[in-house]
Amino acid sequence: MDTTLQKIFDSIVEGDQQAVTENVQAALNDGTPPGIILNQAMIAAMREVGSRFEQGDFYVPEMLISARAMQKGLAILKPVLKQAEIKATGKIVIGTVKGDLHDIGKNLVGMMLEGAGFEVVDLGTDITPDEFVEAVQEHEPDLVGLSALLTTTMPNMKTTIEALEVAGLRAKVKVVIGGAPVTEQYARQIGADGYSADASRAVTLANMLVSSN
Ligand code: B1M
Repeated sequence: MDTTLQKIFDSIVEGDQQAVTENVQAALNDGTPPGIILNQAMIAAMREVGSRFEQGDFYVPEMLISARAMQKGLAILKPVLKQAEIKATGKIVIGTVKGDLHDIGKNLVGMMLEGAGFEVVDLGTDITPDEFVEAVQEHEPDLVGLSALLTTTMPNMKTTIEALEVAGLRAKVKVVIGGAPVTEQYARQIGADGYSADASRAVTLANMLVSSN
């Protein structure tokens, strides 16, 4: 890996916010494409944090410190992650489902959608099915985006879809889901309209679903 990318990787794993900020900026100044910085250094670092946690080398506080460093880096990348060439008009209500506090992936998806011209209403984390229903009633979006990072919170995607059905809103919105444990098969199983493995594919999917309306 290129030295600056390696420094970004290391500083996220170590949770050094200042070093992340400086090195992400340095990589951009050197002309490194934002997608490379994001995928090869930043997301790779979070994967490393996850595997250290699994092995018992990291605990929740270390994961949190790394997550904060990651957020610092993302704030710098945000303006350049725009995909100005993709023109889209659509509105999405997005959130992490009930019981789940992970928001880095969801924020990234929101950021990329915004860059692609979507109006993004971000509800945050730990969003109950009723809160999604209320937000759909209030904002009348084209899409609802559900994110889940835990196998224990994935079922709340299903209950959210059911709540939209009960409220008579299901036919009015397309539901897209994603997050590390989520699969295409799970999306089909719970009646979602689409699944995406990452943020850039979420943009393609959202565009496709909006244009098929
Ligand atoms: Co937690 N955590 N965590 N964690 N955490 C994971 C998810 C875990 C896999 C770690 C591990 O064991 N290897 C594991 C889950 C195991 C499982 O369920 N199978 C885990 C656990 C167990 C926990 C706790 C239960 C730990 C504990 O307390 N004992 C706890 C749960 C808290 C809760 O939510 N109730 C917990 C807490 C935390 C922190 C708060 C410390 C912190 C989150 C901070 C934050 O988000 N603000 C944290 C972190 C940082 C992680 C890891 C290390 C990194 C997650 C991340 O940000 N990845 C994670 C390990 C891992 O994922 N490898 C882990 C980077 C991000 C860019 O990727 O979120 O996957 P991701 O998003 C991607 C795609 O998934 C997709 O696009 C994104 C961009 O490409 N995507 C979508 C996501 N949402 C989408 C929505 C879409 C479309 C695509 O459409 C709407």
